[in-house]
Amino acid sequence: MSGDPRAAESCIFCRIVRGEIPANKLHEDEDVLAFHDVRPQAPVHFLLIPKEHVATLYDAGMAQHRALGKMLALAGDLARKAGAEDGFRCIINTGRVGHQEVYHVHMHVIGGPDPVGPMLLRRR
Ligand code: DGP
Repeated sequence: MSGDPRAAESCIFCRIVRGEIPANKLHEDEDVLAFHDVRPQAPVHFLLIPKEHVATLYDAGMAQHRALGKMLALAGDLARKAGAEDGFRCIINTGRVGHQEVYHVHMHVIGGPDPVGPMLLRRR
């Protein structure tokens, strides 16, 4: 689909929310959706997103606090149920410097069983 990748109409995650493309869902309620990442980086790798289209964390504010709070509040329970029982990492990539690919706020939840490694690659 063409158009501005930051816009809701062409946003791949909005299309998942609308049911226009399939996703392997772990949780859905009126505010948030959780689904497995299509390119998993670890045995457990799913995404938590607000259903509302918000391009980046820069664009989020107190109007989104309920959905953003739910994303954190649900992460542990969903991670445990998905098989990450001994720890996991949450990542929200933001903007160019944060290597954000999909411009709809999403939190990666990534977990073991093996440790997921250091937070960032050391440059020196
Ligand atoms: P990033 O924007 O770099 O934080 O990562 C975006 C993630 O979204 C990436 O790990 C792959 C995942 N992804 C992209 N398109 C789809 C899709 O259509 N379905 C699912 N399940 N995941 C997707």
